[in-house]
Formats: sequence, C-alpha cells, structure tokens
Amino acid sequence: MKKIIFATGNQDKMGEIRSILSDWDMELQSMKEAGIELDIVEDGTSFEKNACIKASAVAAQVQEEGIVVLADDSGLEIDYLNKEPGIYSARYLGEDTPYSVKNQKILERMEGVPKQERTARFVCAIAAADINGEICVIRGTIEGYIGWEPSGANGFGYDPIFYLDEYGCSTAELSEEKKNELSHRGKALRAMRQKLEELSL
Ligand code: ITT
Repeated sequence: MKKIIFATGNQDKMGEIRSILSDWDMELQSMKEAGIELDIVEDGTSFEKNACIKASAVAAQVQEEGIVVLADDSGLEIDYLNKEPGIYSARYLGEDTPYSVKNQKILERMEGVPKQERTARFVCAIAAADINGEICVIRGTIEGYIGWEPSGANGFGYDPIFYLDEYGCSTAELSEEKKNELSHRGKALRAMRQKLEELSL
C-alpha cells in the first residue's frame, strides 16, 4: 500500500484522523487533496453500510493499484431516544443547523430523564476499499451519557453534551490527545491500521 485516501468531506473528522494516524509512516490524503469531488448518497441502514458506500464510491474513482480508500461513518446513539440520531447524526434537524441548536434540542428532549436512563454511545464504522472492491469494515464505540448542559470547546458535533462517567466531563472538555485515545474513531482506526498491516496491503 503506498497511499491512503480518506473519503470524508468533514474537516473535523479529518483533523482527528490525521492525529490518530500521525505515527504511521503512510501518505494520507483527504478526498479533496486527492482531487476527488463526489456527492455520495448515504442511503445505507447501518453505520457499516454507509461507511462501505462511501469507501466504495471513492475507490471507484481511483485508477491505481496500491491505494486504499478509507471512510468513516459515525454518530451518536441515545438509548432513551431509541438510538436517535444514530446514522442520521449529521442530518438531525437539518445538515446546516448549528450543533449548538442540535445539542440544545437533544437536552430538551431529555428533560427530567434520570442519569441511569441517559446512556449513549458514539459509534464509528471505518470501511476500507481499493480498486478491486471492498476490503473490510471495523466498528469502534465509546460509552457515555447525555449531560444536562453543553460543556467544553474541543472536539466537534455532539461532543459538548456527551459525558464520560470515568472522567466526569464531556468529550469536548478532553484534550485532543485524550479524546483520540478513548474515542470510537480512535479505536476503529487503530484496529483498521492493524488489519491493513496484517493483510500487507
Ligand atoms: P462525511 O460523510 O463526509 O465523512 P459527515 O459529517 O456527513 O462527513 P457522517 O455522515 O459520518 O459524517 O456523520 C457523522 C456525524 O456524527 C457528525 O457530523 C457528528 O455530528 C457526529 N459525530 C461523529 N463523530 C463524532 C465525534 O467524535 N464527536 C462529536 N460528534 C460526532
């Protein structure tokens, strides 16, 4: 494998991905850097399916052997809300709605709900594909709960309302390094790296 292209248009994700894989001696490009512009319809029914749709769509644009395309499909599952927003996390209340509004709406929907019923998790499916098709898909998760108010300025998206029991703070209050060590994305990406190394791709 001579290069990885990451099939994402989300700059926040891309920043975390670069940092998680920073000790890997491997060229890593975003879709944009690779000159690939695609509007991908994520109509799968699971994180895994959507990750595979994204990775395969971008891999179909690649003409060389030795390039692996990775894609991340991720989101927040809240047990009390029947796992909403789940695979619709980016589209929840509209793609362009600020996260301050999305997070406030979730807190309103959770008003009066006791701590033990506020359990939630971030899920991340990372899929790999190349010129010959799909390679594999790996899931990572991090368990937590929905807090009572947004807190913290690090991270992105739903981080300010997602709290960790063992740290007593939201993932937006963790350093980038700590979040990447614990996160759904960190776990899935490190496992994917190991898998690709084992496959000697
Ligand atoms: P690409 O499909 O181009 O990668 P996207 O933002 O549309 O970008 P997803 O469909 O995977 O990506 O949606 C993921 C959403 O889930 C993301 O926009 C956040 O709202 C949320 N999310 C995922 N990981 C998160 C994290 O680490 N912290 C906070 N929110 C996260």
